[in-house]
Amino acid sequence: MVGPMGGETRKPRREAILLTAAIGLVLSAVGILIGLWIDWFPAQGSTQADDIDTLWDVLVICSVPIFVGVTAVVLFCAREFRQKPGEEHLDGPPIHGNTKLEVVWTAIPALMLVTLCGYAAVVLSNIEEAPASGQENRVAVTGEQFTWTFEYTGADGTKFSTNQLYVEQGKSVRFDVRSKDVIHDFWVPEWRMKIDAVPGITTNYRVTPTKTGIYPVVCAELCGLGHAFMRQSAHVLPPEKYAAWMQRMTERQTAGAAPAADGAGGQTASADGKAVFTQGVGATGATACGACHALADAGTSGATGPNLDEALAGQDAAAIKASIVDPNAKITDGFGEGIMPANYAETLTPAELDALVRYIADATKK
Ligand code: HEC
Ligand SMILES: [Cu+2]
Repeated sequence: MVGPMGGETRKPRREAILLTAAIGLVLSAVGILIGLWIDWFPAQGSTQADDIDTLWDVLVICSVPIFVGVTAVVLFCAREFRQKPGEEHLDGPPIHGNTKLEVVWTAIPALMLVTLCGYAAVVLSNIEEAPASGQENRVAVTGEQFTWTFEYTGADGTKFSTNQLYVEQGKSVRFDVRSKDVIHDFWVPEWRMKIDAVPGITTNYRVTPTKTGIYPVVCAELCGLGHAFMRQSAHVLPPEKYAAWMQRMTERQTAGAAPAADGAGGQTASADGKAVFTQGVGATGATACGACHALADAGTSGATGPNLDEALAGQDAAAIKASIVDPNAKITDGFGEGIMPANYAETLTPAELDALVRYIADATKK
């Protein structure tokens, strides 16, 4: 057939269309199966997680055929309409709009978008709903380069803060999230929920943790050099342990800083310097030193900070203590400022700090 400009309008072969459609269908089915089969997320740890995972699966089911369909049309056209020898000087046929086609290809995606957005909005409003009883815990979360701080209010109104998160299993907890400097993002993958910490405003979400245990708290927004180390732990305690922990923390606050046991691990009151170094337990759950520092005696191999066997050889306890409570006063050559948490003087009890310093001084004495 010869078009008005002399170019040939080629009709695609019917079998080629059918073949492409068949391959597209098979690949869509395979893609969906693979998408559903992959274990994208860690085990569910909150009542919110199931709805979110279902939403994810529905999105996978809808988007795989769209991706495969678009790719199939592109490949089909490249093959079916490619230039043949001798056609180099021919103009393609002039193209006029096709109203019917345009209405269809606008209406279908619009309908899909509205449906999926509507569904997502319903899921969001369901999982964000306040508990019917009106009873929930509250934790104020503050992000800063490069650490999270969690503030709680005890039954008597006493406030205290920790740098590991403690929450109660089976009870809704509402997080009010702030940032002191740049944008961070408060995320516990097992709970699925995640929200930006934005300077100047307070954002919030709630979860009901279902499983006890220790889960990572992750910053999910690139926030500077130490972003990758902005990781702490969320401890989900059974109700009676949570209540005991709350009480201990409040008493400790009102009674002055007497060394207190850690609510999660049932640590004894006598501080163990090596445990603080390797596990970072501490009364309020300070970050483990071993996560960033290698120390042969403790068997740790962190490489974010200096190797302490080398860096501290020949330093006395007082110098070591000064480096811990005020890490930015003197920066070790080759390492960045502001990466080591500067609040160990607050997050460790005096007894823990002393035990830690004694332990490190002993361990690095040659
Ligand atoms: C997030 C990573 C991180 C954590 C956690 C951390 N540090 Fe550091 N530390 C660093 C970095 C980086 C430096 C080097 C920069 C500086 O001097 O501030 C450093 C420096 C030091 C120094 C000074 C070394 C020297 O050359 O004199 C000591 C001592 C030290 N840390 C001990 C500790 C102890 C003890 C803990 C746990 C209570 C700890 N650090 C936790 C990252 C960390
Ligand atoms: Cu961050």
